[in-house]
Amino acid sequence: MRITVLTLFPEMFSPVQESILKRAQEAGLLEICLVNFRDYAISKHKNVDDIPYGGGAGMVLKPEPIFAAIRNLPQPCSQRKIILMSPQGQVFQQEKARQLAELEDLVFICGHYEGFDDRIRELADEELSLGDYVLTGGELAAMVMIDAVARLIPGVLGEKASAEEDSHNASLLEYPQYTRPANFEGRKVPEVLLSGHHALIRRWRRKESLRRTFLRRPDLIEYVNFENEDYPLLEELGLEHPEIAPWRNRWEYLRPKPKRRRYSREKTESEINTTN
Ligand code: 4G0
Repeated sequence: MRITVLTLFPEMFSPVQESILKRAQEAGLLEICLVNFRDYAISKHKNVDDIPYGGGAGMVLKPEPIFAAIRNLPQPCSQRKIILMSPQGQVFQQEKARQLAELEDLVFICGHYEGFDDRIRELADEELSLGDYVLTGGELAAMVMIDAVARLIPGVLGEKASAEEDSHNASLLEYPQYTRPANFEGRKVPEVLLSGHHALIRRWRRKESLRRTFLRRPDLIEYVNFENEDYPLLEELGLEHPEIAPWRNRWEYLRPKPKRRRYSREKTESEINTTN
C-alpha cells in the first residue's frame, strides 16, 4: 500500500516511521510519501492560507497549493482514495480501517489553521474525523488512521496476530488477561485459567467479555451478535449485575425460542419392530 500525506509539517510524521511501521516499509508492504504542499504555493512568499471572505477570525487554507499538489501526484497504483482530515467528517472506526486497508493507494490531506477553503472538499472522496474534538492540525488524526490501517495489511503484524478480531468476538471488549506469576502479592489469577480445561476457559473469557462490554461500553451491546451459548452467561451476569437488567429485554427478544413439539402420530407395529 502507498500512503501519501499532504501536510505543511512533514517532520511531524516520525512516529509512523518507527517500530512496526518502519519494518513494514522496509519489507515493502507499505510506503509513506510526505508531500509539503507549501512547495506548490504560487506567491513569492509561498502563502498557503489567507483571510476568510466575509470576515472573521483566523486564516483559511487556499485552494491552489492543495489542488496543485494533488494534480502533481504520480499515477494512482490502482484504486486511489483521497481523504480529508476534518472534525466535520464521518467518525473513523475499525470498520473504516478495514475498508481502507483493502486499497493500494491512499492520500490524506491535513489541514491547519481554522479550516480550508470549501472548494478543497471536492478533491476528497471522503472526509474523516478522529472524533468530536478540534486539533491544531489534521496530522495527528492522519497518523492515527495510518497506524490503524497499516496494522491490518497482511504481514505487517506477526502471522499469529492477524487471526485476532475474528467475527466471534467482534464488537465485544477483550476479556482480562494474565501472565505469570499466578499469585502477585496476594492477587491471584482466576483459577479456571490455570485449569487447562479449554472449554471452561473459553466460556469464562466469553462471559468476562460480555461483562466488560455491559459495564464499560453499553453503547456497543446493540452490535453484539449473541450466540446460543451466551444466554446462560447473560442470565448469570443479570444476577451478578442488577444494573444490566435494562438490556434483558434485548437479549430475551433475540433469544431463539425453544421449538414447540408437534404431536406425533402413534408408531405403527412395523416401525416399532424394525431395529433402528
Ligand atoms: C479542518 C481533524 C481541519 C477544519 C483536523 C480544523 C480535528 C480533527 C482542521 C478545522 C483538525 C479530527 C473547522 C477547526 C484541522 N482537528 N477530529 N484540525 N476546523 O479528526
